[in-house]
Amino acid sequence: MAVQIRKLDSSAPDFKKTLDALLAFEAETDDAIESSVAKILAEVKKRGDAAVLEYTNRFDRIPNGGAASMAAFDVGQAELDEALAALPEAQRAALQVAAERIRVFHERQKQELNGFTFTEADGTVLGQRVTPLDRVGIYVPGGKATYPSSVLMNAIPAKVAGVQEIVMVVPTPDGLKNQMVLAAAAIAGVDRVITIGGAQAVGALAYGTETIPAVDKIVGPGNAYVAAAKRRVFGTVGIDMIAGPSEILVLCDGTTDPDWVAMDLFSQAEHDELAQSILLCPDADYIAQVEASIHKLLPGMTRRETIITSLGDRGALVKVRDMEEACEIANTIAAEHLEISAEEPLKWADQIRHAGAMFLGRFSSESLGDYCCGPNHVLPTSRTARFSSPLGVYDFQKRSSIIQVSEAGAQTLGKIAAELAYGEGLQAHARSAELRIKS
Ligand code: HSO
Ligand code: ZN
Repeated sequence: MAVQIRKLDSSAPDFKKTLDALLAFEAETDDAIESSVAKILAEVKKRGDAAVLEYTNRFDRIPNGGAASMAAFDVGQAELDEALAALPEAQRAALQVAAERIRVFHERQKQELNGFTFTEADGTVLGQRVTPLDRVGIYVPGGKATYPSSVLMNAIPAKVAGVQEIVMVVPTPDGLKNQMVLAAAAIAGVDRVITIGGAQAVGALAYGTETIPAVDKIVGPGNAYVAAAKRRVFGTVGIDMIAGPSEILVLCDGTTDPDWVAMDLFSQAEHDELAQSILLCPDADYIAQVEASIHKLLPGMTRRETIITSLGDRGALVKVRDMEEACEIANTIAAEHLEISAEEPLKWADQIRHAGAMFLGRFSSESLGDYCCGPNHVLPTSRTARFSSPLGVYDFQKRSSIIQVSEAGAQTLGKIAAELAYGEGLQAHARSAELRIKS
């Protein structure tokens, strides 16, 4: 089976319309999913563990007639340590090096977020204090997209932020546990792992049950049920984002080995039929070479079916006027991952305003960033990089304002506040300020 990837030209009159249609992705809000998630959340809120136990036994097909109590879903520290010890040495070492690099990178974010105070002339002190969240829930998918790397990417920034307790939930369909996921949890220092998933796990983390503590924020990707549940519990708890399918945009000046670019496009296409891989390049001959590489390399790919659908439905090879135009289009696309595979990547990077993560130069394959460069791989998708940022330490911290008014400050600020309070018709506010003014 061959892949049909569309070829576009930015000079075509309908290019903008075609591009818009290609980028359009709305996380479907399915009525059936919504109502079933609403029911599950209500049951978990009302009946706690009993509801979580029933749903988990049923939806995850827990063997031997299901678990008798929630205790069966708790993975103890010993089991996490065993999973780590039992991994092949090379795999364990790779996880450990990746974890350390992720930690070092995120430590930098922490240093930037230490808060501040300053003192005004009359002695009034103002400032901002940064504190970690107390307890965080990490959702780890258990189905086709079970990624140990995502355990590291979600848990390590929380740890670096100083979160006291990290509770991870991961469904185990048919009772099967992914050992590398457990090992990653051990390395990242997750405090508790519970093998539950779906909307029932999100509900348990949000509301708390007899055995599961309510958390302050839930992060991590999940299927449509998990996404719907996260949307619904938002407000009771914080959430990170609702992540869409993976995306890669390669901006190439035509000087990179076309096999490398083809494989980079495959790397995100293999995640999901709905993933999006796009190449922008000013050189039509080079685009033809990449297309030839795609056809040559595809038969060797184990996930070729997914790649064929993804590239065919949502992929594109786009001939642009020049690299300047490629940068403009890249800003419109605001891709999750942007590779600038060019001789002078910095020159073009300066023109990019919107991208979740930028990979500069031909050696920076996106896959390195997915695992072990250090920056987070949880990134804004579906054009949300226009207004949001990668997951980071700041997602696990919050700010409190600090206000310490001196006696002298109370005199001047009191008059201003009272004036505004009377203007708003709020007498007690005004009097509260005035009482501190010396007559
Ligand atoms: N590229 C994915 C993350 C990932 N890749 C995990 C491999 N494993 C996020 O867009
Ligand atoms: Zn990936």
